[in-house]
Amino acid sequence: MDTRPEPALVATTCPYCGVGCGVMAEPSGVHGNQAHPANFGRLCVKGSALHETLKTDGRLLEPRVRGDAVSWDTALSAVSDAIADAVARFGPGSVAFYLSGQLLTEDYFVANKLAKGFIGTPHVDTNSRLCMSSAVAAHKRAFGEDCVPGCYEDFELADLLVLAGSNAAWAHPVLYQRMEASHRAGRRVVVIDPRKTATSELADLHLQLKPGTDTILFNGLLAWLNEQGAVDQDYLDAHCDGYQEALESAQRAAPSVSEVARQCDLEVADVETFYQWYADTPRTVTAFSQGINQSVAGTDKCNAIINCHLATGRVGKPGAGPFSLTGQPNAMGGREVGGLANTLAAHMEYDTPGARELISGFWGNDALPESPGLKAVDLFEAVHRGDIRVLWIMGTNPAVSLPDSPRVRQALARCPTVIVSDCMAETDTTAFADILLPAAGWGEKDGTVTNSERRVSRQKSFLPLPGDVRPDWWMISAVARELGYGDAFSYQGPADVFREHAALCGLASVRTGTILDLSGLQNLSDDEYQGLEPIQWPVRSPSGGGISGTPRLFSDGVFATPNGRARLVSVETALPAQQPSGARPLVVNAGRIRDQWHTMTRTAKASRLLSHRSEPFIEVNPEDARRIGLSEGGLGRLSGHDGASPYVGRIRITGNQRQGEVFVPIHWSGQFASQGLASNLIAAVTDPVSGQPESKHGTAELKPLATRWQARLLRRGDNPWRQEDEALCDYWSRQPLSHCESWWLAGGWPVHWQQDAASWMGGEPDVMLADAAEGRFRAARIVDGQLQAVLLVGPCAEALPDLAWLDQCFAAEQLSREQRQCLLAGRAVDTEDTGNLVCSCFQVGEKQITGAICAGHASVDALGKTLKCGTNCGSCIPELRGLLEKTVVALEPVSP
Ligand SMILES: Nc1nc2c(c(=O)[nH]1)N[C@H]1C(S)=C(S)[C@@H](COP(=O)(O)OP(=O)(O)OC[C@H]3O[C@@H](n4cnc5c(=O)[nH]c(N)nc54)[C@H](O)[C@@H]3O)O[C@H]1N2
Ligand SMILES: Nc1nc2c(c(=O)[nH]1)N[C@H]1C(S)=C(S)[C@@H](COP(=O)(O)OP(=O)(O)OC[C@H]3O[C@@H](n4cnc5c(=O)[nH]c(N)nc54)[C@H](O)[C@@H]3O)O[C@H]1N2
Ligand code: SF4
Ligand SMILES: [Mo]
Repeated sequence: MDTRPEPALVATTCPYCGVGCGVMAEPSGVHGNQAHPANFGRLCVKGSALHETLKTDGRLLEPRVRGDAVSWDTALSAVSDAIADAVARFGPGSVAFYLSGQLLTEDYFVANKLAKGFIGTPHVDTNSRLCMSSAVAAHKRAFGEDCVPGCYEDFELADLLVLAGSNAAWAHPVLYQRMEASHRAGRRVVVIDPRKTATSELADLHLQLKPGTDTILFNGLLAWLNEQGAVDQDYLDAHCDGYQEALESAQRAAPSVSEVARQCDLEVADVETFYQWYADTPRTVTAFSQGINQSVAGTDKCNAIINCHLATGRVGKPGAGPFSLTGQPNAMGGREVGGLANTLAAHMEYDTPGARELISGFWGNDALPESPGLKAVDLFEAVHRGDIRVLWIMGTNPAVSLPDSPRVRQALARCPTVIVSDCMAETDTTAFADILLPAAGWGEKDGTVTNSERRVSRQKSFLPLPGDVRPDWWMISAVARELGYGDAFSYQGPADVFREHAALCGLASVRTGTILDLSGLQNLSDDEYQGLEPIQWPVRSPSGGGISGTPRLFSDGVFATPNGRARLVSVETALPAQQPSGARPLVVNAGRIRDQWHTMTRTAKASRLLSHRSEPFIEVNPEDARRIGLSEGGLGRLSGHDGASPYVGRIRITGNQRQGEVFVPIHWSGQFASQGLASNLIAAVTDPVSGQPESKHGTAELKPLATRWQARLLRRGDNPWRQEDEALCDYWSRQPLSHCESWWLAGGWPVHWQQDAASWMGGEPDVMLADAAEGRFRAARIVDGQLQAVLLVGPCAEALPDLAWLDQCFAAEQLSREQRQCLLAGRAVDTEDTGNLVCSCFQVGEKQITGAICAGHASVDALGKTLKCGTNCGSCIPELRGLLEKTVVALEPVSP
C-alpha cells in the first residue's frame, strides 16, 4: 500500500466532536480552515492542540497475539481462525463486533458488511448506543427516519435558543462560539440543566431542574401551548398525526404549570417565562444532547421536545427546529452505514420492506441475519454469559465507558477471544485483548466523517504510517479475504469503499424511499474523492448541474413515514431508575470537561490540555459538603451500587451543583488514576426503546478520604508507574508533562520519608528538606547534573508547585544554579502562584485574571488585551465571563 505522506498543509477534519471542524494540518501545526462551513476558521482548545498529540509514544505499533509481537500474516490468521472456529462450533451469532462513532465511514461500512453481510452475525453494535441512540429512536418515531432536520446556520438565525442537557460551551465549543457571536438584540437563550455550567453563562433563563424531569417540563409546554391557543393547528392538520393522544398524555403528566414547577423543582414564574418565550418565538431552535439522551426516558425526552416543535410547525425552517447535537466526529456516519444492532445498512432497518433482499443482492451474498442483534449493554451481558465467543472491539474503550465497569471487565476477562483494534498500546480495554491490531490514527488515516448537520467531510492523511500500523478498513478487509470473501472486499483504498456506500444509499433511496441519498457521490473519481468539498446529505444524482447538498429537511412538511406525515408521540413520565436512598443518598451526574476527550488516550498527550483540570474531581454543593464534613481541595470517596469499586477524586465545593447531586468527569481510566472511573457509579439500566444507558444518573454515598499526607511526584519519563509505587499510597493520579511524568499522591498512613522516598525517586535523593513536626518533606534526585525526580510532600494539597517551571528543569541537560536552588520550593524565586489554570492556550491562571479584573480590566476584551487569555481558541471565554461576574460583584460596595 502507498504510505507516502501527503504534501504539507492538508485540508482535513478534526477527529473529536461532532461539530466537525475543518482543519488545515501539517505535522508541525494546525489551524482552522477558513473555508470549512462548520467552523469558518475557528478551532477550540482540543482542536488547536491536535499537532501536540501526534507523537508516537505509547502507540500500538505492531500486531500482538497473546502478548507477543507478530507479523500481520500471523495476526490476520489468528483473527480469522477464531471467527471461523466460533462460527463452525456455535454459529454466526457467537461472533460480535463493538464499533465506534470515531471510525471513519469507510471503516464502519466494511466492518458492518463483513459482520452482517458475510459472517452473518446480527451482533454488531457501537458506542453510539451510549451516545445518540435515544435521538435516533426518537427521530424514527417522529419523522420516520433518523434525520436531523436543521443546520448550524439555524443557531445563528434563531431568536430563541433552547439548550437542553447540553454543555455546548465545553462539548461543542465552536458551535457554541457561533451561537455566542450571533447574540443580537432580542435573541434569547434558555439553558435546561441541573448544573450551572460554562454554557449557562450565556443563558437569559437557566432552568436548573431536578435531573430526569425533562419530559414533565416539555409535556407541560405542549399542554400550555394548547391552552394558550399557541399551537399551529393548520400545520398539525396538514402534516402531523397523533396530536390529540400526545396532548392528552401531556395533560395527564403535567396538569398545570405549578405541578410542572413542583415536579421539576423550579420556580413557577421561571417555567411560565420559558413557556411564554417559546410561544412567542417562531424562530426557536431546541438543541439537545446527553442530559436528554442518556436516560431511561431518553427517547421520550427527545420526542417530548420534538412534539412541541411539530405542534408549532417549527421543523426544518430557517432558525427553527429540534436539533440533536452529535457527540462523536462520525456518530452520524456510523448511523448511515448501519452500525447499530437494530439496523442493516444505508438507513434500512430489518423491517424495511425489501431491504434484506436489496442488500443481499447488492453485496452478492445471502448471509444477512433475520432479526436485530443485541444492543451494547445486552451484548456485554451475552459476553458475560459465554454466548459470545469472539468479540472484536474497534475504536472504543468499553472497560471505561460502559456503565457498571466491574461487570464489563468480568465479561471481557471471560470471553475466549477478545480482539481490539486501537492506536494506543495500553488502555483499560487493550489489557483484556487476546489479539491486538495496531490502527492508524488521525493524520494517518483517510476517509470521510459526517457531522451533526449531516455534512460529509474528508479526513485526510498527512503523516506516514508508523511501525506496522494499518487503517481499520484495511485490516477488516484483510480478515474478510482470509475468511474467503475476497471478491467482495478487494478495495484498493477508501475511495472504493465510499463509492460502494454512496451507491447503496442511492439504491435504498430509490427502492425504499429513504432520505439518506448519496447517489450524487457514487461516481466520484479518486481525484474527486480526494478533493471532495464538505457537503450535506441528501446529495442526489445531478440532473444537469453540479452536485449540491441539502441544508434543511422536511421544510415542505413531508416526512419519511409511510403516509408522509410526522408523528407526535404520547410521552408518559418515567423518572430515573437509579433513585437515591438512605445508603446512597446522592445523585451522580457524569459528564465532560473542556480540555479532555473521553478516556484521554489522545488528549492527555498534550500536556497543556491537562492543566485546566488535572485530576479526577467531585463537584459538590456547599451544604452537602458541610453536612458530610468535606473541605475544598481534600479528597472524597464515592461508593456506588457496587461498593467494592469506589471513585476517588478531589473535592470542589461549588454552588453550581444542586443539593443532593454531585458531578464527576467521565475521563479518568485506570491508566490515569487509582480510582477515577465514573462508570463504577452507574448501574447498567437502559431506555426500553433505544437501549441507551442511564449514564447521567448514578447514586452514591460520599465520604471524605482521610489522608495523613499529600504529595506531588515528578519523575523522568522512562520510569513508568509500578506496582510498588501503588502499594505506597491510597490515591494516585497521573499527569504527563512534556519532559517528565507527574503524579498527585495521597496516603492515610505515616511514611518514613527519609527512608521511603528513594523507592519513588528511583534512588537516594540528593537534596532533602524535612520538617517532621509539620509533616513536610521535600527532596530531589539529580544524576550527573540532570534532574531525575522531585518529591514534594505536605499534610494537605498545598499551594501548587509551578509545574511548567519544574518541567523545564527536567528538560535541562544540566540544571542551572538557580534551578537547583529553587527545586525544593517547586518554583522559581521570582514567580508567584498564578492559581488554577483557566486559559490553556496562553497558560493564564485564575489569580492572574482576578488580579487584572481588580486592576480595572473588567471585560473579556480588556482581559484579552492585557493577559492574552481567551484570544486564541476562545474556549475559556465562558469562564472568563464567570470570573468577571463573580469578581465585579465582589468589588461592588455594599449599599448602606
Ligand atoms: N471536551 C469534550 N467535548 C466533547 C466530548 C468530550 O469527551 N470532551 N465528547 C463528545 C461526545 S461523544 C458527546 S456525546 C458530547 C456530549 O455533550 P454534552 O451532552 O453537552 O456533554 P455532557 O457533559 O455529557 O452532558 C451535558 C449536560 O447534561 C446535564 N444533565 C445531566 N442530567 C440531566 C437531566 O436530567 N436533564 C438535563 N436537561 N440535563 C442533564 C449535565 O449536567 C451536563 O452539563 O460531547 C462531545 N464533545
Ligand atoms: N457515565 C458516563 N458514561 C459515558 C458517557 C457519559 O456521559 N457518562 N458518555 C458516553 C458517550 S456519549 C460516549 S461517545 C462514550 C465514549 O467512550 P469511548 O468510545 O469508550 O471513549 P474513547 O476514549 O473515545 O475511546 C476511543 C478508543 O479508540 C481509540 N482510537 C482512536 N482513534 C482510532 C482509530 O482510528 N481506530 C481505532 N481502531 N481506534 C482508535 C482510542 O485510542 C481509544 O482507546 O462514553 C460513554 N460513557
Ligand atoms: S469544536 Fe473543537 S473538538 Fe469539536 S470539531 Fe471543532 S475543533 Fe474539534
Ligand atoms: Mo458520545
